[in-house]
Amino acid sequence: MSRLVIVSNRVSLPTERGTKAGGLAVALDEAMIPGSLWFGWSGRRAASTSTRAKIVTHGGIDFATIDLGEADYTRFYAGFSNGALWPLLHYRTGLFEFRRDDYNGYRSVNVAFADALAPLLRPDDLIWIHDYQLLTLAAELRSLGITNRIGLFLHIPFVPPAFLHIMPTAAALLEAMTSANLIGFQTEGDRLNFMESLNSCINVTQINDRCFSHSCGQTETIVTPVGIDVDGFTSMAQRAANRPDTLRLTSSLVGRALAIGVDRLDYTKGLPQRFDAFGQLFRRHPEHLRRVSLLQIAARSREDVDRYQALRRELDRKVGDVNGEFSDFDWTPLRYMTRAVNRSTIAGFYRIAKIGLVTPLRDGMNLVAKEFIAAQNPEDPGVLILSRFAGASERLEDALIVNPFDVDAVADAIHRGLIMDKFERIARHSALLAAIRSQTAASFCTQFIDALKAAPLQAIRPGHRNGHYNSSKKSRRFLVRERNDASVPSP
Ligand code: ADQ
Repeated sequence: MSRLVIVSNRVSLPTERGTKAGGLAVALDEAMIPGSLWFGWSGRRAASTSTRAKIVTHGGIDFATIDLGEADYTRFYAGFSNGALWPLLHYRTGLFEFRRDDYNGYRSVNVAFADALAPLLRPDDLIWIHDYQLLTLAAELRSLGITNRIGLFLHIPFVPPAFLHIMPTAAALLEAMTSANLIGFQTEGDRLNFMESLNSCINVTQINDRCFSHSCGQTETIVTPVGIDVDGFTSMAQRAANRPDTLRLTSSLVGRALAIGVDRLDYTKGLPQRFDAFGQLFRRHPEHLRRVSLLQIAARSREDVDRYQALRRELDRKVGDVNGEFSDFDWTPLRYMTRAVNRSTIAGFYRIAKIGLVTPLRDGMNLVAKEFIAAQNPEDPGVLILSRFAGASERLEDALIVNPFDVDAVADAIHRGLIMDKFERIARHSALLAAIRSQTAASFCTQFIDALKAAPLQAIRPGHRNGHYNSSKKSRRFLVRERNDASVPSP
């Protein structure tokens, strides 16, 4: 049986899992069976980027990590990944910042990943690369002569060509992505955007609506939405409901309803608009004054990126505004914490909440929506309010679907959820539960891996040795530089 090799920017060690906020580690839990290898960044910054991985084994799984040099980290992670790709692929062109130096840093970290990973690979390994930080890794592995099947899954949205063309190196990025045998997306809309962008930017031939050919063979595309372990999460929520933290939260509410939001503190998650909508609820429907509190748990994320610091300041102000206007001496409408909370504690909080607010301005999928549904008591469930711009909304149409930019409409949806009768809540919840059961974490992994096993192999890229790790970095770095120069127009 082939070994599965997962590659992601950050490796999540079992010892760090409990309180880590982030969908990727949750999504990949099911794929990590004994005998697998997970490769990526250790989370540590060093004087320079290491090209030899440190390996630790937990529960039969090998975790191989490298450290990133301070300068590489800044250009690769804070710069190109989170200053350019993240906003652009979330349709936030106003926040897009392109610096060629950052792009080169991104390419060289992808090279370093390939250099450190290649010696660990076996001939029949299945390599599964994750997300926007590693779009060029498949090409770097190919240039080392790695012929294994390589899959790439994008956890975040993909934009239409008109957006992608803003990226000066779009063609080079797309070209590099075609070194993967299989590219996966969260939704059909993202997959179609990718196909259109590809056709408009580089020279490929579409074989059918899912597959295209290029000079080295074929690349297939697939939609495999990320899900959760529904039964596991339900049991966790049932257990957590009787634990001290949940009981303390319940008693602090003194009979009032709880609305809950759980997100990484990120500008894609629509938190300022959510806070505005919650304030607007009391203006439009004053009968809810003193009757409901919103608990927003917003784990700090990417704190060294300027835009994230600005968002934090903006949210601090907004919380003050809403609470200043509506609080009473014995009631605070908005409870706000900026740290990660243990997953099982969150599961208990979801279970006692009457409203789950999941209102991103754009999101690849959004696992919080699925966790909220799984955590509910089916005999007296809460109501999910879900942004139409979350990938999750494609299959969760029985939630109250909102446009998160329309603050009044979100306020009205909260009102509707708070007064919804039990019969309607149960009907909606049972349809939502069936929907999340049809797309679990396990089915995400199985569908992608099965499709990767069946994907046609690609031809060896010219100039590289068949199936052997070619340690001649000098010539490869030259190739990389050449490719950059060809794709980045002169200023
Ligand atoms: P994320 O943007 O990280 O992931 P999401 O899908 O919402 O987003 O997952 C977040 C996970 O972290 C959830 O499991 C949630 O419970 C947890 N979490 C969030 N805030 C937390 C907090 N304060 N404390 C503790 N845990 C917290 C990316 C994409 C998403 C996509 C996932 C998976 O942006 O669109 O759904 O990958 O593919």
